[in-house]
Amino acid sequence: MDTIDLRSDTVTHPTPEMREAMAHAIVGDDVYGEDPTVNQLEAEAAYMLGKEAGLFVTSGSMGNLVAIMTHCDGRTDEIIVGNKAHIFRYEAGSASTIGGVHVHTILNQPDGTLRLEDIRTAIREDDPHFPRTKLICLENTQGTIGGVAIPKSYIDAVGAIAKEHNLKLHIDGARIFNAATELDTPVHELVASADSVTFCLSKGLCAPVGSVLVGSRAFIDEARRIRKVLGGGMRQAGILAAAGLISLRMMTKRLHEDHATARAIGEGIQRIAGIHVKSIHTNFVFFELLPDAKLSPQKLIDTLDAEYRIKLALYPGYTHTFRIVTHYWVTPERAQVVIRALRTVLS
Ligand code: TLP
Repeated sequence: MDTIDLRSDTVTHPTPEMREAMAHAIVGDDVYGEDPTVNQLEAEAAYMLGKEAGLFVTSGSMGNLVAIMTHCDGRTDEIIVGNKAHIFRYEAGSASTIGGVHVHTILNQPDGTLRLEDIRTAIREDDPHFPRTKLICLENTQGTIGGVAIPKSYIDAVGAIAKEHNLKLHIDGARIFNAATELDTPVHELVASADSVTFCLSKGLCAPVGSVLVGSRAFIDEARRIRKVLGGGMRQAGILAAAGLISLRMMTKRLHEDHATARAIGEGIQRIAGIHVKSIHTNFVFFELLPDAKLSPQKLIDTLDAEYRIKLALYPGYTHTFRIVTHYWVTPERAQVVIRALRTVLS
């Protein structure tokens, strides 16, 4: 990557090893279950997350929707989800428009969690006036709160509530390996209480496309049908899964480097005039461009792009809040370029 693209870790290009593996991938028709590379990816992903089976899906959004539709029966069912969750804010309302479920939001706390008491209160009684609560969804890392990693003890506490009420627990773990790295908790332990987890290969793990949904064998068998309903059967998808295997085997092991780079950038820019660093967690830095900053948000974006080939973006839905996301292609040297560039253009 020639530019320094800080807008997201979704922008990552595949590594040279991935391109090589993709070129030589053994493929088959995955809708027949005959793509050995996809089968390998699904099995390795399930094993790593401590679940029985996996399903390769096109995206994190599709993985979440497939999970919701598999856990719920559609009309009259309800999911409980945070008001800052990607499922609620950034998936175009698919849970309700396509999945037919009612979305019951409760407040995400500053640490990214949902109050256990709020979850308990949100669970409906059995009454024909109410939808039926079926599923609780957590997000880890919690993106909109700043990429914060949610610890195992909390997930286990939510899992216990789910069990007590005969509900399921799904984790949108788009960046679950970042969470596991930050918390220094093996990923299978981190998600042990969850019935299903989606994670993305195409973010900090650098694969060009794809996510994996994991859960019990019976759950994944049904999820496969729902994926078909959504048009997500991908045929010779082993070409993509080959990159995903490198994500699992190699890229999950280096995420601490991205977290260190994020910290270096966050700490390096926090005293620059016009910048207020709001948070630094995992591979995310959130900062506010203050009203007295030398440049407007748009001018800052344009100047960095034109003069330094640095791509920066406002966080979707915010007018002055920027999110910097570090990843494989933002090396420590490039991080220093970013700090110097911001200092130069804002002073
Ligand atoms: N998030 C994207 C944008 O949509 C905001 C990003 O740049 O961070 N869950 C979480 C927590 C996510 O952050 C994302 C992507 C998804 C799900 C959806 O993944 P994709 O983009 O593969 O559908």
